[in-house]
Amino acid sequence: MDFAGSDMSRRPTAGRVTSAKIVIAGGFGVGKTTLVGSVSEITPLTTEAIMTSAGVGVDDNRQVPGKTTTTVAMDFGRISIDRDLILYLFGTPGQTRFWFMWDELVRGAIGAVVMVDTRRLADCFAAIDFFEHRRLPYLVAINCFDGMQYHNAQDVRDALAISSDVPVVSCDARNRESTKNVLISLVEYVLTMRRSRAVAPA
Ligand SMILES: Nc1nc2c(ncn2[C@@H]2O[C@H](COP(=O)(O)OP(=O)(O)OP(=O)(O)O)[C@@H](O)[C@H]2O)c(=O)[nH]1
Ligand SMILES: [Mg+2]
Repeated sequence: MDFAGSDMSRRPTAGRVTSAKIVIAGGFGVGKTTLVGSVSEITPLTTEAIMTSAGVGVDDNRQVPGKTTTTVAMDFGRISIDRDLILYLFGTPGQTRFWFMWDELVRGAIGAVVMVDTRRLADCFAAIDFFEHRRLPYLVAINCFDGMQYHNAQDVRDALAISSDVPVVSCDARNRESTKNVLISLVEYVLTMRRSRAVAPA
């Protein structure tokens, strides 16, 4: 694995362990904190705040009725993909009023996961615009709430009008194997992008 050039990549010569930073982004309540929690091998650092009546009319949790808290700064977790690759995960806050932190959170990241709930697809537009604008590789992860995938990957790709090379995968944010596969897909995609950029004529 070669993530040279990334601020977060560390490659000690002795153990040849590479570490890289990944951002988990998306709209409000799509399962970002859940993903970091399910896949992290350390107890994740979370910054959840209870949603109070003050948020009525601001926090729209109709599609996630059991949700009582929201991320106000970030989630942090870590996963070893194999013996020589450690990923550090930074989950973003989903609510737009906390988005001023995104620029800090993405600094040095090699790529991002944009989580989507297909019942609220438009909620992820801003995240996609953000990564497109910064030319940071990302993939789209459909979180299959209640095991249901309401739209297939091609329909989601068409609705989001994203490039054909951006991977669209589905997952269950609560399931470790599922979320680990999302991260592996992202790493593979980042490597493919880097290789193709390396051989592209100037
Ligand atoms: N049924 C089901 N519930 C889920 C799934 N993923 C998340 N949830 C629930 O959906 C709610 C929202 O999950 P969070 O992980 O807090 O979402 P988030 O994207 O971090 O939310 P914000 O940080 O507030 O934007 C929680 O109540 C989760 O338990 C899923 O795959 N299936
Ligand atoms: Mg969260």
